[in-house]
Amino acid sequence: MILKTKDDQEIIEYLLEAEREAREVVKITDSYPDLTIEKAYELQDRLLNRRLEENHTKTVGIKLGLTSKAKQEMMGVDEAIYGYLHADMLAYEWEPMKRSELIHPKAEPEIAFFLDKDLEGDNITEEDVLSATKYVAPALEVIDSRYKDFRFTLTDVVADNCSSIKFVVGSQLVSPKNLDLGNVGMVMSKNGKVEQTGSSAAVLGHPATAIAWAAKQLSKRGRGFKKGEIILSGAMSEAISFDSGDTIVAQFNGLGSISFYCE
Ligand code: OOG
Repeated sequence: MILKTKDDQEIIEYLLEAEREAREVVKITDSYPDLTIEKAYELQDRLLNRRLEENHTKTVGIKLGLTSKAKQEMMGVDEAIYGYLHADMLAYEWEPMKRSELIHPKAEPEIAFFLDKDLEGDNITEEDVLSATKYVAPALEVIDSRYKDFRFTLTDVVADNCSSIKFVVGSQLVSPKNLDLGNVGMVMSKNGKVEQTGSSAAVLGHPATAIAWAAKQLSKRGRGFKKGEIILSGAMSEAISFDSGDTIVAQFNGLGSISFYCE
């Protein structure tokens, strides 16, 4: 499907329908090449408001994306991005993920941060992030770009809420004081075969650096992270594709493991 308009509302419906029907669409910059990053975040906001209404859900957190140099280079950008997590995106280890609801899903290993203080302002540091974090936990994010072949520009992916669709968080909660969050080793496998290895150092050097960066970006728009929110700090390795019948497991040093099965 091709977008034939620059009308905000029509763009939003185009993306929401793609998600609802689990069907890929042509990226919006093909017909809207001058879409700016500011405008893309505005579209993201409007899309999220519509999605909250339509799915009777609520916002539970924020996810960061393109925080690893490898992923930024792959896309030819030097900027990370952020999007929002809704309650209906939360998936569980014990509940099979339905392949029929997804377009071309990929799994990414991430560290989830749970905040017990607000984190707001344009001078947030890594130390502020760590002191506002009550726990961290292992997580797997499932991304499912609405765009054909998972190909997009920076502005396309921002408008599409950074490809968000599902996330699974482990139940082992660890205080950030009890591990070196800057170098958590990770192994991700599919059906028992190792597919990716990585370290939290891939996330802008340290996941707290990525979150401090996002706090500054949010503050430009008069926003911040709120107490009680979950933050997914960005992929620690390349994403891997999965299909029905696949089991994905990510094991993190000091944090335990997290998995899901796709039916
Ligand atoms: C964009 C979102 C990537 C991450 O952690 O890097 C992302 C994409 O690759 O579809 O969530």
